[in-house]
Amino acid sequence: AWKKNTPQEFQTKDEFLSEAVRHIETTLARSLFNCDESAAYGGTALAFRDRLVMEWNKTQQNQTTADQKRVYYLSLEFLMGRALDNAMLNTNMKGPAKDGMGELGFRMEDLISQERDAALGNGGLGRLAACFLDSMATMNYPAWGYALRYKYGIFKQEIHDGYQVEVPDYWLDFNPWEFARHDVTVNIQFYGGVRTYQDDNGKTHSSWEGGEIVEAVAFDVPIPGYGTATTNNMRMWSSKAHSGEFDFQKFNSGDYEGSVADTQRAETVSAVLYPNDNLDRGKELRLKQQYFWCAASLHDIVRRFKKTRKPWKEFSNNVAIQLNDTHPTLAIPELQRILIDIEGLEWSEAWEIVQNTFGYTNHTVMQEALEKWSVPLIQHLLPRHLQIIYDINLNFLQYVEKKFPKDRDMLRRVSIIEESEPKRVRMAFLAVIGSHKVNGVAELHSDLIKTTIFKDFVQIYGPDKFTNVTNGITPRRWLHQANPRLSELIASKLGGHEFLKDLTLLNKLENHVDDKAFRKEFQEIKYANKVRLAKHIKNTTGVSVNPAALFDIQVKRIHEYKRQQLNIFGVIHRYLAIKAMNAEERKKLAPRVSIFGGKAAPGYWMAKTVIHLICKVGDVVNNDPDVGDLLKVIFLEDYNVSKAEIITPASDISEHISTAGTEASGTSNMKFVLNGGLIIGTCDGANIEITREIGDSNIFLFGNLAEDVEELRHNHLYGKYELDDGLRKVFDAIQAGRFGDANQFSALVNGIVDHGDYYLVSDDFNSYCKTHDLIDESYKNQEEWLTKCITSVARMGFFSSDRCIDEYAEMIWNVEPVKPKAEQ
Ligand code: 26V
Repeated sequence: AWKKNTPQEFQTKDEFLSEAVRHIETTLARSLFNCDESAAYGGTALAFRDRLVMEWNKTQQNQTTADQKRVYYLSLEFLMGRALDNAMLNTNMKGPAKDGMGELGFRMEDLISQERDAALGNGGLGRLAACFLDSMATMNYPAWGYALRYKYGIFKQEIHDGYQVEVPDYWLDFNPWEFARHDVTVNIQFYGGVRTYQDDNGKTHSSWEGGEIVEAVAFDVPIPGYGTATTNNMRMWSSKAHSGEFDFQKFNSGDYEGSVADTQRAETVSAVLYPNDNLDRGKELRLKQQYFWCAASLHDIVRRFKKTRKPWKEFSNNVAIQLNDTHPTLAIPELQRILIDIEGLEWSEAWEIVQNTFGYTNHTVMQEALEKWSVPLIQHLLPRHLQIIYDINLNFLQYVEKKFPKDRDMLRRVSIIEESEPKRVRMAFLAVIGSHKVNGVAELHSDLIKTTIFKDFVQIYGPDKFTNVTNGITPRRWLHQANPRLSELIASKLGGHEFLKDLTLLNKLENHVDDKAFRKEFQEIKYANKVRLAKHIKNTTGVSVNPAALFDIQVKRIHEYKRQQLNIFGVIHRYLAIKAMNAEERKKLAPRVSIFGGKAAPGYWMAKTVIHLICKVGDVVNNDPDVGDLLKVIFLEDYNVSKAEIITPASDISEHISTAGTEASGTSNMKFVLNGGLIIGTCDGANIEITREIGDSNIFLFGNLAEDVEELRHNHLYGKYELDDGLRKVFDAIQAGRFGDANQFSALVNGIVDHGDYYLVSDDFNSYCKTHDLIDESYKNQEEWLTKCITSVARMGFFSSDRCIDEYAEMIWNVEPVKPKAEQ
């Protein structure tokens, strides 16, 4: 895979060391005599940063002269994790760095772990954006990510006494990977009003005037591709006070504090990532963030386009913009505003450009996650945009009215404006109307959006506007970096690391499934990864777990629809069963470690209750000498990207057990299987396609299907159902206080018993427990189990994010790669 050999590489450890030491002594002003791990990390990172910067500049120049269409990925979240190991591996220079730092007495793993995660995201949606950046760079696509530079990323989670506590994540005190571009700024306007006037020809114009200005400052982060010189850019916008006359007036009139307060208010725009995923609360500051970042990015894109001196009709041949969920939807009216108010284009000419430019990815069908901004709020903050949104809506509804003159209710249903009190703007509808393609993120999900939230739009625009791009993951981070031994083992069998660039090559592994030595090594690697996780568990929780036990892992954001409650109820069920077993029966049971991890949104009480129950069950089970190694229950604090790199390679089974039809795709399911673990899951999201690829004998599926959910929910509400017997016993144990104060958990239990069991825990409980029994049986036959694991890995080629990006590039963006200079 390595075509790259430029003078920018460190050929030897001495070359690396001289650079790193120079940085330690000069950039960091540290003496080598008191060089600690943090300084050694800093020196290493800065030495690599220099190498990236050289390639980065060349890439940008090369892409500009190539003058091809560029893609801009707009995402309010990029869950990047750490950058150093990725930079070392993607540039293939880890060897010299490791040797060099070894000479100074440091272990590279220790240095790598000095780095803080760049945690500018909540979960799957943000991590997907990060995987996409890696793939776009690796495949030489001319692509930029546009982000918001939050001062505080997702909070750090601490567990105190079994309760989640949120701690702010101030991550920027030492960030060697970003470059402040104090010369690249954009003034962003808020509030004010609209002035209309007529020009000399009698034509009416609108102009947004007054209000206040916040300045956007660009910070750039290099994104190195794997095995290529291409190094793309992620541009993050940071807010700061605009040093205009307004402040000076206040200052001069003696209102010093007032001007400082203005400064702080401006800085709050990019201060904090909203930690909800899947819950829209409609906060003004969030809307400000969205507009600030959309407007700055569009200004930047338009500025770059104007340098080409091409006519406006060429815009969408030069620029593709992908909207990662509805968060950047304001980019649609903003581009329309730029084109008609500032550049003087006619409405229809402008609107065609807008539609051809944007693509929109939907990531959820959950009602509570669909963004709807109140009309009065938009009117206040963005008065001109509200007018434009109304005009877009008017044109659209006229079109619909012509097409479906008989269907009056249609207009109400598809209107961008929801006729509620107050009225609200349905951002997903605006995104659909303003884009040329809309995609879901797995087959089932893409089908569902066509029959539910966007049903009418399929009638209006025809089915071709809607498509599917099944999610993927980057094999560089999620195999090569997280599981280096497995990556090397695969490389040894496939004759090199080519598979990291073309993951479908993994299918050749099937030829080795009977190879004794290979099987043994594969199994040893899994064991070693479990030992590593067991150490982490011991260090962070104090609990000793047996690495020979079956590791059963569910790590993801805590959410009712993801059903961690089903899992912990299943664990309690198992605990009660063990307590009732005789010695003979216990001997037959495979020891288990049930591992949970994930953050709850700070205001999501039900999710916090689930965490609390997991911790309490852990306290009881882990300290029950009668149970011993047969069952351990662990809650891992502060699940994030860097912890995922330790956790993912260590599973025997991972849980992807959402109520069918609720998890749009899931991506950790792919990571776990790629690392040689099996899955217990529902027929939901990408589980379905994983099953199709790896074969249904290699996955443990259970539970009701998406098509039956509506009916089951109806039955719960109207009485035609009985609580599952096993689940009843679990609830009895909870209510008897066996896991502490039962009152703490009453909302959780009542939600199922009395309030309709919206997520169908009771309906799936029996099937879930039986499937776990099947897993126990299956795990006893280690040879068969191993065959399943190896076969699954071999069949995971489809789930590379490289494949996704190629699909987006071809079906949605119409962009081609730009080969780096050295390879041309
Ligand atoms: C929505 C909202 C609503 C407003 C407040 C803040 C906020 C933050 C994030 C979101 C996005 C929710 C959608 C989401 O995260 N979807 C996840 O996307 C993954 C990548 O496609 C997919 O694998 C998961 O199944 C899906 O839940």
